[in-house]
Amino acid sequence: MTAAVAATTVSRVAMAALPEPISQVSPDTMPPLVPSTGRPYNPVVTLNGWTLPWRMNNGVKEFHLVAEPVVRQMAPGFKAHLWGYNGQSPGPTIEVVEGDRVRIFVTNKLPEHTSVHWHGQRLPNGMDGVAGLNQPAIPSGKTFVYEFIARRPGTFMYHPHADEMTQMAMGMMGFWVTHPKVKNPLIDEVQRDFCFLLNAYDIDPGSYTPKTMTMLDFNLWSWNSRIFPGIDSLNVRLNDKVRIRIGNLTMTNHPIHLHGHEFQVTGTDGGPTPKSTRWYEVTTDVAVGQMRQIEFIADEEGDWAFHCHKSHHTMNAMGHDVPTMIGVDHRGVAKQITNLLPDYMVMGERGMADMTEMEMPIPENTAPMMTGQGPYGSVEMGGMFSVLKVRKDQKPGDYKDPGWFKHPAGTVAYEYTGPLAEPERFQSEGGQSMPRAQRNAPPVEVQVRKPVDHSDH
Ligand SMILES: [Cu+2]
Repeated sequence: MTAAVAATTVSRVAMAALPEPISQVSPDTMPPLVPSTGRPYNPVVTLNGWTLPWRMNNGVKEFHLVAEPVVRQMAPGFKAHLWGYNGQSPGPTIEVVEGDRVRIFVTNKLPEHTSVHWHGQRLPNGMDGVAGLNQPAIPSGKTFVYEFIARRPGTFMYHPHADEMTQMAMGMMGFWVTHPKVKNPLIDEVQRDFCFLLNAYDIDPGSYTPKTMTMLDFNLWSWNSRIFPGIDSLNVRLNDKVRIRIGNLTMTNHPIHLHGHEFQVTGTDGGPTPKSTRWYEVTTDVAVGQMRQIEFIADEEGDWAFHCHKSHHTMNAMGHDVPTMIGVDHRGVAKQITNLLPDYMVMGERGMADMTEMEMPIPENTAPMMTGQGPYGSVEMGGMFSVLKVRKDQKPGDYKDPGWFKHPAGTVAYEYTGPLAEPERFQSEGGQSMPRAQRNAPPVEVQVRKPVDHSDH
């Protein structure tokens, strides 16, 4: 009891002297924040983000979060007006060590009340951040103090628990990592430790502010409020052990897929997973409100795609009302229509790949639907897509982009230029378990045009 009273006293004193709020305007991936005070640990790297510095006050780690409107560059040429913390959405990553006493000052500069829930933490009930249930909401212009001991090592996040649908649709969220205090048999040492949040927005092409009433039909699928090609690559040294921590604060699941390597899920927001539950896979589904940490040895050199496996999540905003035009020949017709409608453009008769090369007029402040120049042409991606770059000569601790992989001679897929025989085709109409009654019925060819569909998220 004495300890609890003492802590309360410290808290009141500290409130008189708020730590200076630290803000970040750049959307770049900041180098790891090596701790200068407190217990040492191996810091994480937040993709297109940063870690919030703290100050030590009588052995307590003090952080100052400022909830406020921010302008986030989601990709070069595309800015969004979001809400976040300390100048960015998501807010800064908070890194502490198991057993640390943590005090977080939260100043509300939003036009409405807010609160902060510390997702996954063991803490006193009154610090859990559910407005109305555990605390009064933090009114505009006020500062509240949260204080607890980071009891479990692991991968966590924070977000409001007040007008959640609006505030999360506007980008209010952040990552939290609690490093182990001593060697933990379930937590391996790694050379690279990355983290990011999955988030989603509904921003009409040409506008800046998310539509906050959208429930499922989001049009921008982002990692840390960045969309490809705005998401930085994950740059590692050959044979590094790599950990990637991912949290999902969107309203749908994301099967996250890594090329060229197998990984294990070594932890969730519930903590490190028991070794007996780990198996190798190349895709892990991260459901809504879940966190996953994956680990692997980066032992294959190259530029490996790393992305959500839902193909519409690796595209940026587009009109949905586009019928499938594959196989429809527009030649001739298009010219006549253009005479009437000069802006008319034929879309997708050979698939959608053409769109990446079209000089298509798009409104100002719109991300192209699929883009990203690679060494061999357009990558034809958007949204939740990045690249794991594994290099022999990447220095330990160096996170700089090494550029494109230089493939050794004879190791790239190439065009066959020999004679082309007409391929033999199997001519069967398909088998059937029951004989057809009418032997002479004319064959039927079914043609399907995909209907417009808004419901598949
Ligand atoms: Cu996805």
